[in-house]
Amino acid sequence: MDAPLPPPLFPALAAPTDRPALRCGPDVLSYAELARAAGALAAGIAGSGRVAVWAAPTARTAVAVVAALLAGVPAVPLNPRSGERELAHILGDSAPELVLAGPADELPAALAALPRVDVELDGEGSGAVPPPAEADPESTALIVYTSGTTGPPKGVLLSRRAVAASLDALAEAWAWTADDVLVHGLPLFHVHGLVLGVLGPLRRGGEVRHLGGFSAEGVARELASGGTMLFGVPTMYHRLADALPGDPALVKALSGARLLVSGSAALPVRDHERIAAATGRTVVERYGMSETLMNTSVRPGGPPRPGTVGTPLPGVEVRLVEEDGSVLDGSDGETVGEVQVRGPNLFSGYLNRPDATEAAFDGGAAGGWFRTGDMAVREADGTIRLVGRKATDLIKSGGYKIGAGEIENALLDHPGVREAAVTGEPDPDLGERIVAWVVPSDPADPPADAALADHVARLLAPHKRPRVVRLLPSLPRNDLGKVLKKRLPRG
Ligand code: MCA
Ligand code: AMP
Repeated sequence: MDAPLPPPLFPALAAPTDRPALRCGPDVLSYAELARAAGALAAGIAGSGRVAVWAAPTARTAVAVVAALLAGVPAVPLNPRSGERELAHILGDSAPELVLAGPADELPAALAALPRVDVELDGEGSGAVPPPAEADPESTALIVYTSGTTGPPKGVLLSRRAVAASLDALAEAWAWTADDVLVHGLPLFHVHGLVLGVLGPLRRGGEVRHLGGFSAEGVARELASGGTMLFGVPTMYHRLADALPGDPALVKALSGARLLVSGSAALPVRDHERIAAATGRTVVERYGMSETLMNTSVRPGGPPRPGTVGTPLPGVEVRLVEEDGSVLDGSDGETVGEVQVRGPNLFSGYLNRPDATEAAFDGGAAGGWFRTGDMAVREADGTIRLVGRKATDLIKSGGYKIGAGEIENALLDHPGVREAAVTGEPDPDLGERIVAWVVPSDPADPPADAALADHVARLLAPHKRPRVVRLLPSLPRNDLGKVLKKRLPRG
């Protein structure tokens, strides 16, 4: 007898109706329309190797990724603002066979050699195309790039099983259903915006409204006209908190939402408090990672726990491990350990990096615990409070994870830079801002701050550009020549 087919990743696309699925600017698609558009594209790309998706913040990106998933073809979302070096690395590492893009998108030269397939929203003439059979749950759904402390970003292999498990655990924790209408303006090339923000509502059979880009006006408009949930990074909630006192429409819209969720970095308690005071609503924090998808969440309806990330999601095991390898079993709210995670939500490895994959697990990649690098304590009620990060060379700015080493390498390629060190500094809006400490090649004629920012934005990505440049005659180093970042003067 044949093995039973795996259940569909998107049940609502298997028997589509006229319920709304997706809205972004002028583009509005029902499930029937999405099934047609994505089904037609899926039929066209089925059987190909990996496909790159030019992940502009548009409905076409959602259609392209859904099509790849329907076809069982791994999708590699590309930041449309990726600089030339970052893009060359991702393309070289992931070796896509095709690129999916909107017909009007202008693609950079690095993509010129790849066959291009235009993403259409109408699925014209494709009514009869049967969707390809559901792919193996262990096969790769997405390859998402994430920064490490040194070297170029690594491709995180996310299986269909991990995506389904994490979205279903969130649905259970948040009572997330087909009746929810999710509003957000997150970028579509990372887990937060793409997996949670697009695939999440579509797996539930609910609706996603993408703002094209974040704005307080867009949030107010969409929440006031049927939106029930909002996802954002802390920078977005900080900006909403700033806007609330002068914006009664925003107050009303946030007050009426069923669920406000923040993640990707810590939401400062002060912003929690400002939003709660103005709207009567508490923001729910959840904690995740590209490699693990979602691990923990504060539960809506339970006691508000600002400053914590709640308790493990259904099916996820979380433990805290001390420096000496011993597992913390207490909940004293004081003893710090590294967060380690196990569960069906975990990634399958880093693309082309078996060494890095093995090193990421305590007990080996097969069945071991994933080392998140995040440091935390467990409170008496079992909630996890993140207190820091093992690697000081990882910076979280605007919710983006950025490796200091990657920026240092880029800076060193500028002719005006002799030595460079990069650190993160607290920033009320971005959480952390990137600071470049630079020893100029010619102290009499140092490079302008803007020139260095543009250089990094052009090579890597605009969100990786230094926001502050500090010139020094030399960098503090130890006897072995290693830069002592703790000895850099305070700004
Ligand atoms: C300014 N710009 C420049 C330059 N200077 N461009 C090129 N070169 C320059 N020198 C442009 C920017 O590209 C941008 O353009 C505009 O000026 C403003 O940019 P900026 O100040 O950098 O940022 P912002 O627009 O104020 O962005 C704040 C933000 C953003 C909207 C909060 O940081 C953001 O979207 N963050 C989300 C990160 C995220 O999704 N992380 C999830 C990963 P333009 O406006 O035209 O773009 S973490 C994850 O997935 C895990 C699983 C988790 O737990 O969630
Ligand atoms: P990324 O690798 O970009 O997926 O970022 C994952 C990292 O974001 C985690 O390892 C945490 O350091 C951080 N993070 C995610 N959610 C939260 C949260 N709610 N509070 C604090 N940090 C978070």
